[in-house]
Amino acid sequence: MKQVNILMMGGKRCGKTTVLASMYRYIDKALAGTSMRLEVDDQQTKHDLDEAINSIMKKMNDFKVPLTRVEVDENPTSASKTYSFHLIVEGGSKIPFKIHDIPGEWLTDSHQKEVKDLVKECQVIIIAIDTPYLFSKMTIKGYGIYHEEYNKPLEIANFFKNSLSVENVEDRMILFVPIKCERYYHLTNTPQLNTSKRNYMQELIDAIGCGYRDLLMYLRSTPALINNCTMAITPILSAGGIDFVRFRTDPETGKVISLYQEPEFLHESEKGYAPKFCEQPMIYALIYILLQEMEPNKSKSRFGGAAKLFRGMNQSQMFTAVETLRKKLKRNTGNHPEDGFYFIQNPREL
Ligand SMILES: Nc1nc2c(ncn2[C@@H]2O[C@H](COP(=O)(O)OP(=O)(O)O)[C@@H](O)[C@H]2O)c(=O)[nH]1
Ligand SMILES: [Mg+2]
Repeated sequence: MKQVNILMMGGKRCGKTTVLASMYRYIDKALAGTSMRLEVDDQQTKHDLDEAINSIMKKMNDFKVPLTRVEVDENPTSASKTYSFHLIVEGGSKIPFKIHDIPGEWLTDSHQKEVKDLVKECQVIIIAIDTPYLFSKMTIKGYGIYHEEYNKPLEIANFFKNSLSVENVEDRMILFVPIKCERYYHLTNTPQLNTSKRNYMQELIDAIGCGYRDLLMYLRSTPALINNCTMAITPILSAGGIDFVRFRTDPETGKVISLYQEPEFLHESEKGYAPKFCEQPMIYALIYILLQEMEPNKSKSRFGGAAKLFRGMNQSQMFTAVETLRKKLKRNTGNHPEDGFYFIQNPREL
């Protein structure tokens, strides 16, 4: 059956479900004016998203105590999850909309073949990046000391290079989504804290360039990839009113712990659960998929014609939807990234 498939990969427990829950909470605003709505399709998805919101809300409360410690989850599940939604198009047609969440380990273990098959079905691949691990404890390599271990950039690059053919990845959108960006966003935008006037969100782009160097080089290595593979960076504040402060090694156990707290100088309205930009990856994905469907030359698009996927939506409605979404899309102006949003490669001219 024709459906939208999005693949999310990243370290275990890096906060993917929480981001999805925040995204879903604000999706109506993102889709207003597009003739489309997104609805949860099954009880399990609803349960998982509700639980993620409850968990993060509870954390927000705990973080009112300065420097609350968070330990790396020792027993994370390494199962994949599929979140099921329906994209409902005005006029009644329902398009299955699935988001597949796979742990980084799957790229190197016996599940490789499964992931490979999944990639073939997915229009959009999201690489979720735990930003404190990428950015904190910066090394001369241009990324943080824990990045390789927790975000698995080498495993991701090797999987793309060795397990997928060029046809598997061209004609795809690949989004680098740094999550938990609160600290860097707040530092950049709080004059009292940013005495050296650094733009941390812009520096994040360089850290991604260094931290995912192999993958980026590969995705720009052939004309087929450069001309067909869309790549962008879309940072997210998954929760809003909490800042990662620093890593510390527990002297007793030797384990790395993260310290979080409510940010200083934050406006009252931004305190507590106030995620930012979570809808952006979805806006990027939808514009991309709509444009792919509207392309006159369908021979290249393996995902079929407009009439098939967006049943009930005519060409002019699709055009309006694209234009409406475009107005909401955060993007760089020329080479100047806004809040760390940056198109690395944009052959379809989103
Ligand atoms: N401090 C902090 N914790 C978070 C954030 N996002 C998620 N978490 C917590 O991290 C844990 C794992 O999150 P989850 O979304 O389930 O991660 P997933 O395994 O990648 O889907 C949960 O306890 C969340 O409440 C965040 O932005 N900041
Ligand atoms: Mg999860």
